[in-house]
Amino acid sequence: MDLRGKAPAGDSAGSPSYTGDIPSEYQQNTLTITGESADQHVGSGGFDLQVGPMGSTLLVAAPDSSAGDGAVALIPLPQDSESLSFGAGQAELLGPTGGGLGQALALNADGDGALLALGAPGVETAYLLFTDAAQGRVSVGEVAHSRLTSDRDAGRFGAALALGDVDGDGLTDAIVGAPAETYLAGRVYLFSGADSQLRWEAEDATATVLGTTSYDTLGSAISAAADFDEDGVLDLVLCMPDYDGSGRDVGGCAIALGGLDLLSRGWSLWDEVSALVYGAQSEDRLGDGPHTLWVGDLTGDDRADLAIGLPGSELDERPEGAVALFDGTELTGTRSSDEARLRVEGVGGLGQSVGGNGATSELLLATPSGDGLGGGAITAVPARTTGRVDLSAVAPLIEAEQASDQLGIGGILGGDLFGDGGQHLIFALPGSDGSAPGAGEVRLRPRR
Ligand SMILES: [Ca+2]
Ligand SMILES: [Ca+2]
Ligand SMILES: [Ca+2]
Repeated sequence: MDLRGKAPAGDSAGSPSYTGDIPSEYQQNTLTITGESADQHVGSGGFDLQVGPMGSTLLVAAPDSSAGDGAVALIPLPQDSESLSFGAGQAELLGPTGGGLGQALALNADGDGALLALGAPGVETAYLLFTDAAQGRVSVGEVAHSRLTSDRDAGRFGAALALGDVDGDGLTDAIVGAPAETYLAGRVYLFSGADSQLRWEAEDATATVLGTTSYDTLGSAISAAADFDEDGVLDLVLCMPDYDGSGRDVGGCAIALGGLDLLSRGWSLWDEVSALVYGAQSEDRLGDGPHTLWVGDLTGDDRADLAIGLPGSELDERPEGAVALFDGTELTGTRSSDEARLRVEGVGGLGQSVGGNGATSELLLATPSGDGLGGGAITAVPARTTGRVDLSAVAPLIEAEQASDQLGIGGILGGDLFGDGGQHLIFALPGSDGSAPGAGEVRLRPRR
């Protein structure tokens, strides 16, 4: 089996590509997916939505499941009930021992049979499978059609990943980060869809990119979902939170434009990037983690913009975190976070989890360690604003109900998610004590 015939679109976070007729019952969709055991932390690895004409599938990652083996649930939508336990859906994919399956998740959504990529960095592996192949409670290795592995110890291969046609040949490519590889320089592996086999090893990668020096941690966050230069080919964003620029660990994200020769280039990173954005202050840690990055148009000009978290950013010597929004038309050369169109700061835990809603031109920002009894909040910030926004002066959309909730960790999906004209939000409370301490929850709610 290969990836031919599958859609060339990028990973769908926040912007499902399906545009056909959608059943109207979604407009009332309200669902809570609950963890089943203590410290399962459902949703901490993220989630995504596959939308199709015959129904949709919510994917939920719980990398702490089964003492760190990890698990990913596929939940069909709509559901008759407003609550469902994690393992009660179409499938529960179980990770290998110590794998941490679901620490990263990417979906190439094109209706039924969408391609899913799942990282298990504890065993240096990423799995590719079609969502319709997964049924019941099953080991991920039994239903995956590709298993990408690295034989380099402790590289954390699979800690971040993306799916998208970055060389423009019409076949979906897989991009996998190993941020701890080679003295923490970090490496990103690109696997061409044209080469797809039943099993790839990391050395079969069509191209790789190594961090610029040790302790860059390149590959901590990856996107292949936006076409920044509007040439019709998706472009890559590769982040390295430990990059030293104007100060120690400012962090940086490199943008490499997609194209037919991308996967055959020699890949010295600095020869290939068209833009580099970096943190302005030491310890900003721009791009630290797979949920710090969101791409899509937020300014209303139909050109993709780039929102990135700086989770280590200090305000009055407290590490509160920040988020910077770069206008897509300004993404050339090197750009400091001080040059961003919009900078948001002021509430604890900001920058670990960043989302966006293009239809309403809003940034969706989690502050998992601030507000809501200390259990976190999600706040929408108008993205057409410029300059600095103090988040503590903006009323949250949603606040935690328990101090342990960690609301918003794992990413935020918001917008017309089902293509039905309604507005929905999907978010996690991985520390929630619903069914057991720390079992966690993921919630789907209409946006009021
Ligand atoms: Ca391709
Ligand atoms: Ca492009
Ligand atoms: Ca824009």
